[in-house]
Amino acid sequence: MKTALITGVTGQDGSFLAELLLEKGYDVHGTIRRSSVDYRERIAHIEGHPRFHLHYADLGDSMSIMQVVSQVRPDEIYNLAAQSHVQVSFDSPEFTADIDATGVLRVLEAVRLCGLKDTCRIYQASTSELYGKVEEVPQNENTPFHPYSPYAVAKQYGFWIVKEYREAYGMYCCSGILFNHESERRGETFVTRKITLAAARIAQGKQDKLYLGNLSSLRDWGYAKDYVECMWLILQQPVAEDYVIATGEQHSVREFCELAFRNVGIELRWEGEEAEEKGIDVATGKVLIEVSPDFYRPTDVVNLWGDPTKARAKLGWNPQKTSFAELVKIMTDADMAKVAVERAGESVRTNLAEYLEKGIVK
Ligand code: NAP
Ligand code: F7E
Repeated sequence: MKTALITGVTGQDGSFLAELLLEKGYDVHGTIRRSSVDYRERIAHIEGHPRFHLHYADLGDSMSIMQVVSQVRPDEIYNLAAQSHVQVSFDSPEFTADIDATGVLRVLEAVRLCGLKDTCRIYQASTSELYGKVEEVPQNENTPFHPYSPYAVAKQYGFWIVKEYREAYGMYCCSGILFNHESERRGETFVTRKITLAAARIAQGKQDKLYLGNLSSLRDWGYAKDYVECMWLILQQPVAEDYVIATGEQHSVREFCELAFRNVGIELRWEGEEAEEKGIDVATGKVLIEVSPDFYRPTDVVNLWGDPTKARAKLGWNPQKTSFAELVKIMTDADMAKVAVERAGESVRTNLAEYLEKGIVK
């Protein structure tokens, strides 16, 4: 039985990866942080599994990382923990650098200092944000980086320090350069989830309007459940290498809105431009989407489009397993079900016990 350690197990990707590794028969250890709210929404359904173990550790605290690595002595580490919100990185740039840059170094050093450098394989959660102000479209493993936010700059350090440890110490450590991947478990402040939740609430008369930032921004959006399979595949190869993971398809925030609202029975038309643009319900003429400059970023990455040729060829991975239309449907269906049991004035989270009971949230 192999032993895996997942940092950031409470996140979107961490929770899907933990499920996948448990299915594969792994002993799975995850790191958590102390929080004033005890309930861990995304992993509640696997807590108590005999091969699932949790440990307190923080990527900002070397001693806690050393302690968990020396106790668990993992065969594989998936370093998913991060301050992962690009806009927040402009407000908390130092914290972002500490966790997303130096945090990666802390994990690598813990493995080396615990004498595991020849036995423990490490996956680093890298990102398409490294391409930032893009220098080539679509982007592949050879496209130059041009990070364009404090988040991306921190993640770029993470990418290079992983490469350095691979070359300097012969460690099996690699980065997956993952393009945006979403799901029904996506954090509610990322644009896709913000849209599907709002579409569900508007359709059920529980919200009037949705405010968004740059509607023209382009992303290559995939399904998180498909992407965690790649993380595992990357660590099963004979040689450690970095991979771009993407669908190879690009859509705008505007298109995402159209599809999400169509799924809940609302057809949208657009009027106006830039900050004056509005999404209007064709049936009623009501303005449902407006632009708010609050959601503009000091520098925004607007043209991400990945080329997954290497992952398809070398990992045998299918980038088109879940289509864009299927992804939007998975998310809107899940949010329609959640919002349906949301009582007036209560957040979705408050009703979690009820959703679990009814089998709405798995
Ligand atoms: P997420 O949902 O935001 O999860 C982040 C995880 O990191 C959470 O478990 C969080 O714990 C943990 N964390 C944050 N700060 C920490 C700290 N100081 N010490 C220990 N743990 C900490 O992110 P995700 O979407 O699953 O993404 C996983 C990883 O992939 C991240 O590194 C992200 O930057 C990267 N990535 C994501 C995407 C994407 O589209 N999803 C694309 C490329 C790369 P709490 O629950 O306690 O907050
Ligand atoms: O923004 C635009 C926004 O916050 C996508 C993280 O997982 O993927 C994610 O980062 C685009 C941007 O994701 C709103 O300006 C418009 O251009 O959903 P997002 P992100 O910044 O791409 C990468 C690969 C990661 O590595 C990150 O960890 O949508 N946008 N209006 C908006 N974005 C948000 N959040 N909210 C809006 O209202």
